[in-house]
Amino acid sequence: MPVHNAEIARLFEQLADLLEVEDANPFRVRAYRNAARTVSNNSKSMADLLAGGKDLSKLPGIGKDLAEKIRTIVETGRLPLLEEVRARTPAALSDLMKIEGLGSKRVKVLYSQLHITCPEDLQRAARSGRIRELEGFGRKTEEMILHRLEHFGDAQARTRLVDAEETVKPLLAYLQATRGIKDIVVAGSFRRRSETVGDLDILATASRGSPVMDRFVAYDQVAEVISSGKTRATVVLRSGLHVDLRVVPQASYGAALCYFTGSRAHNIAIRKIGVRKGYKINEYGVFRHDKRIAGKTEKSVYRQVGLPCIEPELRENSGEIEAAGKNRLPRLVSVDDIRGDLHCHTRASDGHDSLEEMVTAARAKGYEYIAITDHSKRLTVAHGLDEKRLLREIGQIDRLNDKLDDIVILKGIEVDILEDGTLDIQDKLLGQLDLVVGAVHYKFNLTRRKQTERIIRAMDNPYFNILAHPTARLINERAASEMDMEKVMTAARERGCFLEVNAQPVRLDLTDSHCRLAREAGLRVAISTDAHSTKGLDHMRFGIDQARRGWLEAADVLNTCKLPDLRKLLTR
Ligand code: DGT
Ligand code: CA
Ligand code: CA
Repeated sequence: MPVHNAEIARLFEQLADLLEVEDANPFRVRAYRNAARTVSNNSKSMADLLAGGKDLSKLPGIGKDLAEKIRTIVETGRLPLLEEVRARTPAALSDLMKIEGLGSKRVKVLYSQLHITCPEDLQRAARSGRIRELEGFGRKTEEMILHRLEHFGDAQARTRLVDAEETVKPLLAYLQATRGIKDIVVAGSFRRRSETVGDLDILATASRGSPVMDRFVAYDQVAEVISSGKTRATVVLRSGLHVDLRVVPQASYGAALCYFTGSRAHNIAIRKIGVRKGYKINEYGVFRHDKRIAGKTEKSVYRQVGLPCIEPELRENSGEIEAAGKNRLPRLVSVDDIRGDLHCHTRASDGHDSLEEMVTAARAKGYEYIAITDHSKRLTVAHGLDEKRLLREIGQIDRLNDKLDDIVILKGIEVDILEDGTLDIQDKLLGQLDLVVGAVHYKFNLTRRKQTERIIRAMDNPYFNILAHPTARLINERAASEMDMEKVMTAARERGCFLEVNAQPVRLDLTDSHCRLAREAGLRVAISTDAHSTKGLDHMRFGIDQARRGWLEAADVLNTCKLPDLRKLLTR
């Protein structure tokens, strides 16, 4: 099996983390982090590049040594240096670093002063009040650590959708090659496009189950086989992800797909309707007096209970069955409805690609417009623009726009919302832009009241258009900032501002229920990729998934508008 770019990047990140705890040369640490980014941002797989005879040391930030390491990983699946460093440091140190607020610097202190090597040690030490005595920690940090630890276990148990996708793609291709296999599909929360999945549920149809099962448990990424029979098996992959596989006859495909897509609550509600009509519904079909009367397709199952087919993203038993009964299901927004991206970065701040490259990629998607929104000056780590550099970028965009007739580049900025709610760029300059995206990048922990006021104050600025990644949460890494979301949404609508669904797979911020709230409040949202490379523009579909789970239609989404309509909506 080829090694994926994500896997290579993960090894380099782990190496960088551990070296940092060991107090290694910061340049060396940064080199591994950059390599991780270069690899994961590359649209071609390293394995393919090597197979094609490419010289990897030509990639940005990859020297001879790193190129050699990548080759070793591709060929052996291992990074010997990481194993060496791991051998001399406790394994759970990397778990500690995943806890928000504990960078490698703090982990180093915990390790060297208190010999803390895992979350359990940390919890014990925090409870007994030993953390607050460490230099640079204090009572508040100790409380924060205890608070984070409470949620840490649950969060880690679920896998982000994007990571689950990366893992399952090669497995599907592998299973597809089994003799006698017909359909194969990932059901469960993955098919409902939940932002994280607990495990993967693969459903296959085949004339006989056992060849599929044999091949499944022999997959080389399988770390452990928990159970295996003729038609079902459960394994744990090396990544830690559990995978269930079920094989059913083709006549049951639709019924099984319904059953394993879930959600459980949705299934139970559908089965209840069936019972009232005198049917039994299970994964093999819809039955009346033990005779199968439906089940080959999902549609046939829903039809039998008198409903139109319900999109998987809606199957949470949260009103979709009632809506289906009244023929009032939303016509969910899709990627094809999107006419442009309203949040992305170039090399002028912390993007990887140039303005021209980003625009070319947007044209290739058939977009009518793309907004360039580099960071503002407060965000020094992202090389944020001051007024002078922003003016220069505006000039570059004007010149490029003159040359293009099939796409319009909108001049924008992702301006920092300062702690008092003012913006990081002078109004005079904001007024020269087509759109202003505002974002919180620090002070995430203000009280609910203060954070809400801060954001509404920012929207008071007459040039403010879109609130980016509103809660600043990072899935499995950072909790959402406290704020009164309904108040923020009402304030946005009153001022003619919009909220963003950030499509980065680690953000997906707004959440699905926020999307639903926005729709009910009559507030349009922008679905934006926040791309930091041309490849990042492809994340649009994750934002769409989230919006669909939130019942949004094309009309609920700002960037489904044609350019003239968009311009009107961006003029307050
Ligand atoms: P997850 O894995 O926690 O992200 O969520 P799901 O929805 O994928 O849940 P999972 O993997 O436990 O089961 C997959 C689907 O199989 C679930 O959505 C509904 C169906 N299912 C599993 N067990 C039962 C059950 O006991 N009764 C019913 N009605 N459905 C079940
Ligand atoms: Ca599942
Ligand atoms: Ca499962």
